Amino acid sequence: MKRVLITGAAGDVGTHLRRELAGKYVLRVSDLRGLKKINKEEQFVRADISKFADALRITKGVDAVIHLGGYSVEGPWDAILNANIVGCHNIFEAARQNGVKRILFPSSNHAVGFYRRKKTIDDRVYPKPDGRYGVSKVFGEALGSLYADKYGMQVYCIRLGNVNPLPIDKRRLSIWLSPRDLAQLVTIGIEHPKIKFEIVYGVSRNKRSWYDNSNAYRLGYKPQDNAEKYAKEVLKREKPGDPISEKYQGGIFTVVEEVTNPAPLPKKKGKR
Ligand code: 15L
Repeated sequence: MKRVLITGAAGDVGTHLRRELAGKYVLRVSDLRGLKKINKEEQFVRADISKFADALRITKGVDAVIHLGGYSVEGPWDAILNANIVGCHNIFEAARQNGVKRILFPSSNHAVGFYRRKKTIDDRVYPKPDGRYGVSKVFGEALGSLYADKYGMQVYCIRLGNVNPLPIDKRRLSIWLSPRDLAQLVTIGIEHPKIKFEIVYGVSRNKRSWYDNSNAYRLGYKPQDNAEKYAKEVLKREKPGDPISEKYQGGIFTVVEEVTNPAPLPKKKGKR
């Protein structure tokens, strides 16, 4: 059984993934925070990925890394710099030094959030990040490309939409990713024999999708879910949105400076 490291394992996406991948891989799960529950077949290692020594320690002896760790929404530059720029570089470099060949980098729809909703985009469009967070995801994709070309690593970037058991609003009807479709996309990223550098969109087969996800389909992705099933219910609850953010795929990220972090970092003593 392959040994797989999941960083940022305490977050929402990490929690879904741990449940979905249990029994298929030997999971090492890591986070800056503790985990509410550690399954008996998981190995938990606490780590601060902005420290290179921690990144080196957790990437030792695994076959693949799913690098979820980092700041997961728009926020202050110092937090994004530490977690998503320094932390991401540490993970790629530590994996390289430890001889880990395969990295799955969960990027985000916010790497391309300034594309208009009326435009369908594929994996080859140039980035149009909608904030500092989006820029950090473009950085991760670029780093992945460099490590693939220069060091022969196998890098699979998933531009995640919104991972949730159900789509939560109108925008998410276009970018929803069910946990089981997430697991399928990730499994392709771990198992596909011919990955060099790929970008796929992390979305289910949504009728209102803004993405041409043919690259994922080429690699064998067959999503089972479609947000349209829940559209009536979702649209009934929908309130009129901000007119600017309604134009763009990234939604509210295109107009605000901070989005509430669903998983705040533990408070450190002194100034962060
Ligand atoms: C993301 O990239 C975030 O990590 C997630 O929390 C959601 O905000 C998602 O995008 C989204 O666009 O819904």
